[in-house]
This record gives sequence, structure tokens and C-alpha cells, in this order.
Amino acid sequence: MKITDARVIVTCPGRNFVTLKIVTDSGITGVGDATVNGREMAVVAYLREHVVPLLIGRDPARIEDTWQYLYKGAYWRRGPITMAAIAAVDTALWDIKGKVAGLPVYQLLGGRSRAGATVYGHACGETIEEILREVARFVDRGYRAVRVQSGIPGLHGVYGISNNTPIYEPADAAIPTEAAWSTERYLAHIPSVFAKLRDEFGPSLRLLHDVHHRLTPIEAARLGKELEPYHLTWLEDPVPAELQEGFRLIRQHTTTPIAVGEVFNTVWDCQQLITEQLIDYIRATVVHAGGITHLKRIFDLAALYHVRSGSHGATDMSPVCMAAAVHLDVAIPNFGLQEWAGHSGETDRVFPHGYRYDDGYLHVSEEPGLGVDIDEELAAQYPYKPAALPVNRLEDGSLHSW
Ligand code: EZ4
Ligand code: CO
Repeated sequence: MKITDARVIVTCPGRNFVTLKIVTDSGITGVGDATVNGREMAVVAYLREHVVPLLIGRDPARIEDTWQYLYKGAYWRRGPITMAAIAAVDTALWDIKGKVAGLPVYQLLGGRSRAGATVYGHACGETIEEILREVARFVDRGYRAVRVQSGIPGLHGVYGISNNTPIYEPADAAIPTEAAWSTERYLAHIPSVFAKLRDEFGPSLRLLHDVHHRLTPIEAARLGKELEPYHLTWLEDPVPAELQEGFRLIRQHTTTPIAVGEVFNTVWDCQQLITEQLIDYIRATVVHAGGITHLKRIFDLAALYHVRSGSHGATDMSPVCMAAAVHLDVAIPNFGLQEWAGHSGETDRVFPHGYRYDDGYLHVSEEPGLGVDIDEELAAQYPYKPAALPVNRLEDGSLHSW
């Protein structure tokens, strides 16, 4: 079998997605997600100019060799653009391998380890009343875990709070919108939100919170400590993770579990955090961490150190990425939780898929391959619309992490 074509498809059914479709001489095709939120066209150019010409004529069965060829062969290693491009190729090749074998991809990864992937949803609210209502809606729909983001008194446009859209979509303008931040106001407010949530929903609902890289290690340590009575499943991205030894300081002060990794793109980004047991959940994804092949490598390292998976699943992970994620989720021994923001009806129609939500779980598709495709004709009706993530400023105007 040979690869005869590889198409890079850009579509915006409510938000932008970049998808690679690999075509073979046998007629079997495979798909991979290559979306990097706010930087989509950089991956498009990387794929079209530098990757697609190398794929034509290659044997699609050689997944590992193709991964090594694109990674080592580029000379320039790592980085989100390179690794999303490699991820798209890798994911599409696993899809093809499954279809050739007549097996769903999770069977090729060792088979089923669990009934389904436990998911958590996003409950957001300006006020505590709104938050309690939102969380109750998730509980009513069977969710066992909910991430809670809250408005902060005195602050406008806080991370996680939508501007009147049913699905939280942070990349909302071609030129980044500006949000405001105050660590003091945030730290003074958040513990009271989780106190009320525990009061209302009791001890067994799993609660999560995303700090979105906004604190310093000692500030994160204080927050983790103050949240201890409310037993969070995890505190996400407490600090920016470039300085990984900063997590030692957080760890010395609090038993609140820590989750990190949605912006990581290789095992080297998480190596220290995992091997020093500084985190509890690793949130790398198929699309941003080099595909199924490399993410499996990260999860296998994590398993040795009591670290469980908690893959990023915001709206910018396309249904192609989500399909691949669920195959890994049901197969690996150290699955933790899967984030699941869901997609708009338009997005679901452009990407017909076999995975489905039921009673708190995502269930994997039993179709051969990934069980997801892109309707290219429909995709063409939604042209690319530039959309960037916001920036964040302190009250005095200094730029802060968003
Ligand atoms: O900011 O998906 O946990 N989820 C998140 C997301 C990310 C966006 C980045 O593209 O933090 O909202
Ligand atoms: Co996050």
C-alpha cells in the first residue's frame, strides 16, 4: 500500500479546525487533527509545504518510522506547530491501520481496559447562583465530574466565563480581546465558591478548577492549601510550566492534586514533573503532543510514577482528536479523566463520528479505525475566520499570562 495524496482541510463550522486527510492507493483514507488554536495557518503551511511532499509514495503501515522520519528528519525539534503536524500524520496512519485490520484503534493499543472514559464538563458562572445552577445541570445529565470557573468580584472577562455563547469559546476575535486580572481578588474569592459547592452537592461529586497559568508557585501553594477542605480532583495549570522545579514548592505545601500539560508537546515537557512526582494528572493531547504514538509514550512514562491521564478536551480539539483520545482513554491502564466540552451542531455535522456521550462517560466507536471522518463538501461551506485567544492585563496595565 502507498500514500497517494494528503489534503490539508481548513474549516470553520463555528470555530476553526485544521484536518489532514491521507489517501492511499487502496482507496482507504485516514484523518488527523492539526488544529493549534489561534495559530492555525502556521500548521497548514508546515504541512502543505514541508510534510505532504514527503508522504507521497510512503507505506502507510510504517507509523513509527514515519513519526521518527518527521521528528528527527526536520532537525528542528519539538514546538507546537511541528508536533501538531506530526500528530496529524500519526493519527491518520493509525486510522488507516485500523481500517486495514478491520479493528477499532483501541484494539490495536492493547484492547479495552474500561467500559468508557469518565468525562468532566465545564460549569461557568459570573455569580455563585449561576454556578450552582450550571453544576446542577451537569449532575442531572449524569456527569460525575465538573470543572468550575467563576467570575471574580471587581474583575471583568475572567477566564472560563463566556460572553453569552452556550459553549465556552475563548478564541473570540481576530485581534486578541483584553481581559483583566488581579491575583489578590481571585485568591480572596475562589475558596468560598468551592465551600458552597461542597455544601450543595456533597462529598462524591468530583470538582476541578483551572487556574490557567496565572499564579506564582507560592500563590498556588496558598490556593491549594485553602482548597484542601473541599477535596478537588485537581487544580489545573496553577503556574506557567516552563519552570518545572517551581512545582516542588507547590507540592511541599499542599495535598490538592495538580494537573498540567495542555500546552505540552513532547514527553520532554513533562519528564521532570512526572519523574519527580510533582503532578498527579498529565493533560497532554493527541493533537498537541505528537499523535497517538507519542501521547501513548507520555502516558506509559506517567504510569510508572502514579500519574494518570487527564487529556485536554476543550472545543479546539476537533472531533477527530476527541475520537483518537477516547481510543487511548479506554485502552491505557492509567486513565484518569477526559475533559469534554462538546462541539456545536455544525461541528458535529462536519465531522461525523461514532463516539458518544452517555451517563457521564464517552463511549468509544466500534468502527474499524478511529470512527470519525470529515465531510469535505460541508467543510468547504465554512471558510476560515481568523480568531485569536485573548490576552490578560493586571489592573495597572502589565501584561500577564492569560
Ligand atoms: O485555554 O483550549 O482546559 N482548558 C483550557 C482551554 C484552553 C484552550 C486553548 O486553546 O484551558 O480553555
Ligand atoms: Co486548561
